[in-house]
Amino acid sequence: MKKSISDLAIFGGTPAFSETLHIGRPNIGDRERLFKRINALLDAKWLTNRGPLVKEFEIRIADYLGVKHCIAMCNGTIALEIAIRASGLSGEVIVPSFTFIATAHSLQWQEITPVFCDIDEKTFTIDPSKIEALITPRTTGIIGVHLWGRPCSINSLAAVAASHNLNLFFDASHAFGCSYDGKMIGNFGKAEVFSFHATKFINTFEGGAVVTNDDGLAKKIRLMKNFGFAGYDNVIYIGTNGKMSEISAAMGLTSLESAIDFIEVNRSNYYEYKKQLKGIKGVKLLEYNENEKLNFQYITLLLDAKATMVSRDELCDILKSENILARKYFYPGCHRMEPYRSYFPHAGLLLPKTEKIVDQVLSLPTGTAVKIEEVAHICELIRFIFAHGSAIRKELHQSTHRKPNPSNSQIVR
Ligand code: T4K
Repeated sequence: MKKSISDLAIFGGTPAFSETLHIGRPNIGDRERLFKRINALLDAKWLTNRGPLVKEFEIRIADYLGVKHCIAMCNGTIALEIAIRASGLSGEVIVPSFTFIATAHSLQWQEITPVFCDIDEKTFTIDPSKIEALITPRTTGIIGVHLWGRPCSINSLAAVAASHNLNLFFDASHAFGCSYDGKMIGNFGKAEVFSFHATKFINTFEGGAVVTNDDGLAKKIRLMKNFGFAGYDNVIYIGTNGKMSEISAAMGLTSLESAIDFIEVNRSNYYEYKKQLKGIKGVKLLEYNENEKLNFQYITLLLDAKATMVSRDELCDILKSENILARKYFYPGCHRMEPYRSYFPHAGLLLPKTEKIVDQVLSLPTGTAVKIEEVAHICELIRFIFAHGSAIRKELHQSTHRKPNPSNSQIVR
């Protein structure tokens, strides 16, 4: 435990953790089952293209969500791109800027303009009341993002979409296993897209899926993710290679079998953070609606620098030097990254809430790789930092102390 601020690693002290604590350390699940599946697929010599494990994975995901169709893909970004193309979106599509860049890129990649909408300060998701003002004759759709597994205001978005005849989709990359009004995410809009990237609580190494209750759309997406082939020697759409491999599906099935355990670990880490951070002025742990199903995949703080004295960026640097790799998900907002920054240099004027929140959020490590004692230790450190906020800030501003400690200056990846 640090006794004085000189014990902080950023000022030359020993880091709190000898090994880096990451966000997004993959959950592994039962290795024996995974190896058994991998051995079987190697023996069968069927590695990809309509393999049995991918088919089983798709059935299990669809069952879990109570949705008609699941089309597994090689990653969430391609899944978004294919869902967008198969639905015939074009022109402009309204999306939040406060999201991972893939949401915007999946549109721009196919020359569709992402029109950035501000967020609702309560949900941190796209604000339905700000959408109408952004609709033009070129608008064809809305993509909501269930950020950090907290669902968008789905009913209000559906109402706006219906009244303007727009297609509604959801980037549900963070929300596998979560529900809205008691119904599993995956059942809303025209289609929803999941990511099963290594950092997600259910992973397929790299992977994703489109889920939908629309038979025609599902059929088209399934063909488009396989180059548009509708049978041997017969291509009927422009398509791409979005296929999930068998080894990814093996990981996904194994991961899915441990979903309850992973959520339980995330849940107890979340409650530990909640307990340990309670009462720190200026620090708010983002809450989940506990009446719904949740995956507790992200632990996100909202920091008020006026109250804490230490800014979000300073806290992030201090934690990094202690070997806690917190992340500023999703700073600075898509509109402040290229190419959008150059295309829409004044977009920020329409995004006041996004611009405010991107400077205040910080995500902390959780998942099966993070022990509850480590959570307690992280919180103890955060409490210490904010208890000495003004002294730390003063010290940080003295340039001599701002030189990084060489032993801590490398990020371990
Ligand atoms: N839409 C949304 C809203 C998304 O958040 C994402 C992805 C997508 C769409 C697109 O889905 P995918 O095409 O990715 O399936 C990471 C993930 O790469 C990305 O999947 C995720 N969102 C995003 C929120 O986080 P980075 O650039 O932060 O990743 P990176 O390499 O810095 O890794 C994060 C941390 O995880 C590191 O501290 C190390 C740790 N890690 C990572 C990997 C891959 C490990 O410990 N082991 C690993 O194998 O984007």
